[in-house]
Amino acid sequence: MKFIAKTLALLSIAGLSLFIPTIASSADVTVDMLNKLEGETMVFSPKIVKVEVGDTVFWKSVDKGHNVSFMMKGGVPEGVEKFTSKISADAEYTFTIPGIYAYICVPHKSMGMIGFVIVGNDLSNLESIKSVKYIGKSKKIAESLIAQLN
Ligand SMILES: [Cu+2]
Repeated sequence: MKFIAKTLALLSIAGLSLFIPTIASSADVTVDMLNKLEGETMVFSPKIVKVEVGDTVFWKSVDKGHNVSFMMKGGVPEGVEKFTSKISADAEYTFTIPGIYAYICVPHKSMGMIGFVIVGNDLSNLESIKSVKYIGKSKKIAESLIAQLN
């Protein structure tokens, strides 16, 4: 009897662990565009988000003066078209092509305002992402974020 209870408990834990990530990663995600966060200035929060193919990421213009722009020179999967949002406005993008996307805020790219979206858990363009030319403070931040992608 004890064994059965234990087995059932294990099964339910295994079932949950399979179930929860699917729900969490298939939900649409919001990224805040901020002037300040915990000692940092000009930040996307969170800096890395993971979504499934077909999900939408919303960028909220919490503070004014920011935007979202894909890094087209090697920073997005092949076949992705240019995306640059208006400054000081909320933005959204629905991801249909899997892979890693690097993006910046155009006014603050040299101040380290950079973020990544990973779509469909696909890291196949990681080498390309590593070889992107990141500017100013974004270089160091990109390196530490890329180290967290694997
Ligand atoms: Cu900005």
